[in-house]
Amino acid sequence: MKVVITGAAGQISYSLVPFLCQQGVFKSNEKIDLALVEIPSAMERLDGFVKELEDSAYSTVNSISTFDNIQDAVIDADWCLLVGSIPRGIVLNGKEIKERSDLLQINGGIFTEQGKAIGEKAKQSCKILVVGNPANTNALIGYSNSPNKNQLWMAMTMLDALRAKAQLSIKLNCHVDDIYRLAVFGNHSPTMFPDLENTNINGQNAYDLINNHSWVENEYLPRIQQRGAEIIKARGASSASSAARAACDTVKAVEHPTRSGDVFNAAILSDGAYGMPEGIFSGFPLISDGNGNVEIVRDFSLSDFAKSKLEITANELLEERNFIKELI
Ligand code: NAX
Repeated sequence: MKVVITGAAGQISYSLVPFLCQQGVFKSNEKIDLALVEIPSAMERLDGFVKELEDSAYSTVNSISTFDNIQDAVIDADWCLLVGSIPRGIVLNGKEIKERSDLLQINGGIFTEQGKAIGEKAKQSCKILVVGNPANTNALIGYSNSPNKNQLWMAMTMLDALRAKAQLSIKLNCHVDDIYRLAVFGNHSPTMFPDLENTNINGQNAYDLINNHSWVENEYLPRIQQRGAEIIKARGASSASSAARAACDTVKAVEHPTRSGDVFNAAILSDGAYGMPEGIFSGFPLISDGNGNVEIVRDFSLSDFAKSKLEITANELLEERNFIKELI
């Protein structure tokens, strides 16, 4: 089982790779061939990490290889976790990259190349999870540039969903595992919308249990939407351990059947479900059959409040798509 990880010397990968090497993440018992990808200037840092992975002597791992180019790394890949991207605030050619539009253009170049390579060289059944931001639109660029439309492309919204579950469990004093059908719609950005109106806790509706719309709208939503920024402010760096856990959870969610009555969260190509425009990558409630088939769950009922929030995040995704229209 070949698992490719880009941005492998970065902070998310430092937690993600050990998580992926735990027993039971992948359905197959086949041992893992790790293919770790970095830009040439980070290869030395990556070699240091590889030494640590070797020293961890994982019984799940068959081999560890490193690559400074995507084309060789993705040959026969089963999974590609695309974590590497250029963060906002980096200085390139003397110019600080602050604008989302600039970031989209720069990362666009990375994801056109990665999409083409994965489509040409990875397995037909390859699954791709884009973590690097702006994740939804990077996934759209990768998918659009891939000659293979059968592979499953996703962008990560699992971290938003885990944040939404954690805050709900605190509010209602329940365990996160008792929470079912919590979906995050839209973009992985502050416009995303975690819906509580279809969420159940031990068979009871979460929104009814809270019974306080003002709290949902004015406290809960902003808390989830701004959680990433809050962590950057406190830590001086973006979420890494929780992002790694969410990426690993997404892999697990696809590899194994979804528990009965529940959903998992990722952004996939919209077919118009829930009024999200076709041709963008949007967060949806999903189920997996554990055999590589992932589907949108379509029986959520959306109130006018929820619909108005979906429209905001859809418009942002359309705007992002417009910035990179010549790349897709
Ligand atoms: P780091 O800057 O620590 O690591 C990124 C790594 O990617 C660097 O080592 C860099 O050399 C490498 N890289 C850059 N371009 C590459 C390329 N073309 N091929 C291979 N490697 C490349 O960032 P980290 O904290 O690990 O975050 C990685 C990405 O995840 C960022 O874009 C970040 O914004 C994004 N996030 C996404 C989240 C989500 O929920 N979707 C949440 C966490 C995180 O903010």
